[in-house]
Amino acid sequence: MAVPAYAGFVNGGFETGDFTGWTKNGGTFVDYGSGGVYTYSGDPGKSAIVSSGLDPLTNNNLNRVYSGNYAARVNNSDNNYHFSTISQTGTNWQDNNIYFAWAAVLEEPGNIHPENVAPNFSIKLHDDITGVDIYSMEFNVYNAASTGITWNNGYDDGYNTWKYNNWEVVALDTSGVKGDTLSLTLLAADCAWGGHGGYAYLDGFGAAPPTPGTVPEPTTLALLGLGMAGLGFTRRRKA
Ligand SMILES: [Ca+2]
Ligand SMILES: [Ca+2]
Repeated sequence: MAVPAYAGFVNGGFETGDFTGWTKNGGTFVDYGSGGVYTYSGDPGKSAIVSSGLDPLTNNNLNRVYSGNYAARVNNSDNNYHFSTISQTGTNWQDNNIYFAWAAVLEEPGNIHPENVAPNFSIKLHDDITGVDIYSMEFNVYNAASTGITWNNGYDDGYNTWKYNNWEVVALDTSGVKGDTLSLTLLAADCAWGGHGGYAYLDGFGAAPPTPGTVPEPTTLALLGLGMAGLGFTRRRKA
């Protein structure tokens, strides 16, 4: 009989340094012959809270954290049929906007896979009252670029290539869904043939826009830049 109290989202930026407020789940993503099938069996233990620093599988182009000191990494880079999710539900939403930031990092197999078994990603903000997805983005490593995000090449081992997008900051007008129960769910999956990995980062979830952090200057890249500048100068003098 009690009216549900306003319960906004908690720890949306993971600044507690743990998954307080979030639910982890997941299981296996396996191709039994007609495409990958997600079987929920509980969190496979591949997700983690990460601190600021550059992700080497993006060739040190992506900071693991968008805002503050911590973000969540969902799933990880290893293979073997894992998928992982995190989600959070808030009741009686009362704010005009929701913000969150995400970035996916998926391994493109050197041996081409069907899209329905490829490493993949999805993130949805669902209105549990109306049943409508307020925001939905899902793709696999092959069709990611068709969603409108910029899909970049990361680390290439000579056969498989890691791909990623830069932090995508989502800003949504939620003035029309006040009072509703809203759920955010992010999923990241390996390939369903067992050989390739995929993961994603999440940060800055809440009613206020997340403040981007300062990207640390990678020492090795700075030195490389200087070397290339010197090379260019030499070339110009010879020309
Ligand atoms: Ca954060
Ligand atoms: Ca895995």
